[in-house]
Amino acid sequence: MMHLDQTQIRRFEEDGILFFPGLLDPGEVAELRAELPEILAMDRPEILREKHSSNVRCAFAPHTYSEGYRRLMQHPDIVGPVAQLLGGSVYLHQFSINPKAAFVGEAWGWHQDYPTWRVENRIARPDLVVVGVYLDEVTEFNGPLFFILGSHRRGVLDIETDATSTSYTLLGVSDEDVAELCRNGRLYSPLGPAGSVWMFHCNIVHGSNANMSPSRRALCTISYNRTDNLPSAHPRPEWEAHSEFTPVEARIEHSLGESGARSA
Ligand SMILES: O=C(O)CCC(=O)C(=O)O
Repeated sequence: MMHLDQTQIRRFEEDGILFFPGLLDPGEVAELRAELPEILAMDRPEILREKHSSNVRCAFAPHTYSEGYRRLMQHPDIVGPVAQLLGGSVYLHQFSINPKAAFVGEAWGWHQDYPTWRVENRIARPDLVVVGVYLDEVTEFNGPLFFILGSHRRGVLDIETDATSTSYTLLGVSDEDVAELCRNGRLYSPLGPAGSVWMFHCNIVHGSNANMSPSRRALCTISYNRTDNLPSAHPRPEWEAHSEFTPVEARIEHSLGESGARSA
């Protein structure tokens, strides 16, 4: 199981994000990629479409209908560091594959993740970490995420609901706040091969452009919450905000492949 050192933990506190290029075993990533076409062809309520095409925007809760993705959310090199960053045991709050199709994958406006969970699910504290797992290579061209380093330290910002620009309503951050945050914090876009992983604080401000390139940019976002920070409201479907609060146990049979870089 990967163990974060004090320098990495301090960097997470400072920047709000850690990035591990090529962390996952290529064989495991190949299996996850191989499952994607079947998942993206499914017609089920968990699978949401883009606003301007029928391409998939989010395939929520893939761990409930795919064995490979169920195993991924128990990956020791994910669950171990997340529990360390949050300082306690964690359960799975939300899990989505965002495939951002070539040419037509749509943007995600600037936002923080936690405000939605605070407003909708009444989760009291921002004790959640969001993990990204790249299923494709992410380049500057295929719609990578942008993060404003250190923006999580401002706490919850004023929110602006954007229910129109894309199919999935976001509680967005205003242009004024983004401009001000960028004067004090650097913009950062983690690029890397399939199998790269980031872990970010749920209050870091982030967004991503549309994918106008010919290359798909599929990634997973897996959100873990502390087991002593449970939601007290459940207005959303189970697949969008889970209510199975059993601590996630790291699976033990995994061994890290040769490419397991540990930089952050
Ligand atoms: O997939 C993307 O490009 C953005 C995803 C995102 O911002 C989120 O899940 O909060």
